[in-house]
Amino acid sequence: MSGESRYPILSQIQSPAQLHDLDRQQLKQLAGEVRQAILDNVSKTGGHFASNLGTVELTVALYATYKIPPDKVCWDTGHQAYPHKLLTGRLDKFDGLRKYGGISGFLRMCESEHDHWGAGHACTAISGALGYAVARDRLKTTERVVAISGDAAMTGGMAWEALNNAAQLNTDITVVLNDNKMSIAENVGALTHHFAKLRSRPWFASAEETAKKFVERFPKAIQKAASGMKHSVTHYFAPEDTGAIFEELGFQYIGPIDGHNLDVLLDVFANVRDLKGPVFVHCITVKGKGYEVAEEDARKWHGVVPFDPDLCEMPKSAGPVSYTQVFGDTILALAKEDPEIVAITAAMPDGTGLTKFSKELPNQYFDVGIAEQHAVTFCAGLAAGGLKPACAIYSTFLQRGYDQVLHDVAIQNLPVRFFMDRGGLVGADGATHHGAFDISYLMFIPNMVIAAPRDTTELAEMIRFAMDYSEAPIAVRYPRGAADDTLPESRTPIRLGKGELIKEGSDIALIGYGSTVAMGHKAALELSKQGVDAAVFNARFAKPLDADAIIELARKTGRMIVAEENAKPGGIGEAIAALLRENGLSQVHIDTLALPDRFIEHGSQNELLEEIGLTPAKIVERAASLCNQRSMR
Ligand SMILES: Cc1ncc(C[n+]2csc(CCOP(=O)(O)OP(=O)(O)O)c2C)c(N)n1
Repeated sequence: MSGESRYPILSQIQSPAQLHDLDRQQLKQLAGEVRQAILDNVSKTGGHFASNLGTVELTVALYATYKIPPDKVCWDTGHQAYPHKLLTGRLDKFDGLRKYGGISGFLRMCESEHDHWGAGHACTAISGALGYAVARDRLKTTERVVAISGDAAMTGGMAWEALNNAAQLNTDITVVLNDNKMSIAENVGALTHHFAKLRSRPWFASAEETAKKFVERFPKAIQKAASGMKHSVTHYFAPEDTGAIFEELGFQYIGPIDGHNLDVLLDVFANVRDLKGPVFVHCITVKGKGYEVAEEDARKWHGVVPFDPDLCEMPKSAGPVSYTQVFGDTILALAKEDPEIVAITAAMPDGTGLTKFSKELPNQYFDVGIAEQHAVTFCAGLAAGGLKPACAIYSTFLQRGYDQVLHDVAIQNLPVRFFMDRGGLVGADGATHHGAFDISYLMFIPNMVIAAPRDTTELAEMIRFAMDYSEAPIAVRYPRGAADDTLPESRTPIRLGKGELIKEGSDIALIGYGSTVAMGHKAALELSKQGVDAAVFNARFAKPLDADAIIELARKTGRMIVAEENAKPGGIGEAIAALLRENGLSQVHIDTLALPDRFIEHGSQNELLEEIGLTPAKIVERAASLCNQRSMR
């Protein structure tokens, strides 16, 4: 069926402004088409699923009442903004969602003029929207500004820093809370109890009720914005104390509202748009709405691989064991033996492999919410207090806890063990999620030990090493997915600052770190067919480097290629070049293959590695070229 016949209204929509021409019946039909388009497309491409089914009516109602453009909407994180994409002219691009060269799975200011805020990391929308609002005030324009945040995004400190500031600035801004009770897993923390309390209050149920409740709650605001009331107001009740924490912070709290009742949403947003000052609208939504199995198990359906929508089942992946699984199994086994081991996640139990741990050892497990900064400093405190914290975190999300790593962990030299998943290119999630910088951002920090395993077996050994190591903080980084299991099985034990020579060679040394060790080994096999005798070295530690072994290889071969799945500036290649310089070996040819100094988009991991030239074939090409130059040993 063509887009036009399957989505008769949606296929005509290029801009949210067109929603103003639709009546309520048509808007309801449009919402149905948006939901259908999400199911049709995401079941083919994979991507974020359940959260998007929950924001359909919210988005339709908001865009039918706000004037976009010029009004601005900042979506938090952006993984739940597929309805926004569909209502801003991207229906025909959805088959390329998260694919190489296709549209992003998040919002990007460079992708559409309607993407007012780009993200991928959570908790930023309110700050961004507040900036927009203040810029509007200064530049004397009149657009409205809205931030939409999930309930889990409210567990992050940044959201509260922004609310605190918004109330002080007292500018016109609307924060919409999309409360579906879920993070990726169940939401956590005291705030979820507060939301539950608010949810238990009577809801805005009808147009008349909406008008009435506006007066109940906002006698002063209503006076100021009387012209904004879109429905006649027949009752006046004394304001109730809603007890909402947001009111204490200076926001006008409206809610709870059924986030799937289009009539109520339209009425509420039509009124809210004209309210003055900071307004907080609490919408209750259902993650997975409209697709039964996703409603029942929203955690499983948060992110999906392609599936058959009629079967209502996600295919099980029967691939090789992933780094994440090995981390989860190993840390669980160690923690069962040692009650001082505690595992910490910032809202990512599934992604980091800690789900089983959380069930089997709940007393040694902490999910702190989307609060990476707190997670890191909490770990510092746990370590100072005598426990052995294992902080399981994605490389990209540790960026948010950077000062905490430096100031709370490293300066105090506390033995926090960081297990950094998704180091290197992650694929479809793209620029906001690649673990492209961790070697660099940790390299500069005194006391840090930085390690990466060549495969999953080595990861298990490194975890044991790290949990036993109590002299300083240590970070072990590993990539998304499974290991390239082509390396020879012989192994040497892990020792601090010591690498592993995997293959002897006299013409050139190929130095790998983590995922690039196997690339170097493949390249060496190919080079030997071309008559080039390449040594392969597994660096294991970016800090401290195995200086003796690297200097010896440099002296022996006079040529080196360092490959790393990390940005070149500040990476291991630079560290090795400096080591050689400091040891009078500046004449050694050294070439580094690393991530280029630009943000890398989305696509499969292999497509992206191919694009940037971080492959065995590229190592062969560069090595052959270096070997054609005069030896400089
Ligand atoms: C800083 C940061 N940490 C972790 C994540 C991973 N993450 C993506 S979505 C999500 C849950 C978001 O829940 P919520 O804000 O309630 O939105 P919902 O999916 O429920 O709509 C998490 C933890 C992230 N994107 N950013």
